[in-house]
Amino acid sequence: MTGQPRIEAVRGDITTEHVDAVVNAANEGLAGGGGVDSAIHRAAGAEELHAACAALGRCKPGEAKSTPGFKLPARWIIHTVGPVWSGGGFGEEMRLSSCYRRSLEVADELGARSVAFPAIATGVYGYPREDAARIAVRTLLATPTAVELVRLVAFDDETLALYEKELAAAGLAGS
Ligand code: AR6
Repeated sequence: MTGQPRIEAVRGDITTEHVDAVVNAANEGLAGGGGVDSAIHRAAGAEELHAACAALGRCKPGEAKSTPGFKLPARWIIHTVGPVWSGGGFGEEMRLSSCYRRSLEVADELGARSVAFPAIATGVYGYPREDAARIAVRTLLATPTAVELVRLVAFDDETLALYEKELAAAGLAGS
């Protein structure tokens, strides 16, 4: 059965989340990098995760692919690639929205019922945080899925406040 997940926002480190799947903000080469990608590689076990990512090949912006979670509490990692912000006129919004939609679709293929997302593209890739929070909440609400719980994990207070604002605007209670 598909429906709408419960969406909550928390402040935290996604590598410690006890959910079925965590989403990684990766790059096209799935080669590891900085930010949340680096934290996930370290916590999952960099060697095993690098090998699993290498076997997946490349991943286009807006797409998503999965690996096991290895040493993470989460059973799976869903790697998605956000758009590099170039001013907003280059399909960035469509690609960021696709990251959330495709990650839920991959979660459904895996049978994951709880999924934690970082604020994809809002670090190194430079996506404006307020717009990104709006796109995250709206896309998650508009995507039919069997996922029951989505946790938006903010690494900073500003991002958490933006999520809470968007959830309130959607008539949802925040965390
Ligand atoms: N838990 C949750 N969120 C985190 C964590 C964490 N442990 N660490 C950072 N964040 P970024 P991007 C937040 O730069 O913009 C990498 O090098 C961070 O504060 O990780 O999609 C990849 O390999 C920010 O809000 O991802 C790519 O090359 C958010 O996660 C590139 O960066 C995303 O920031 C992708 O850039």
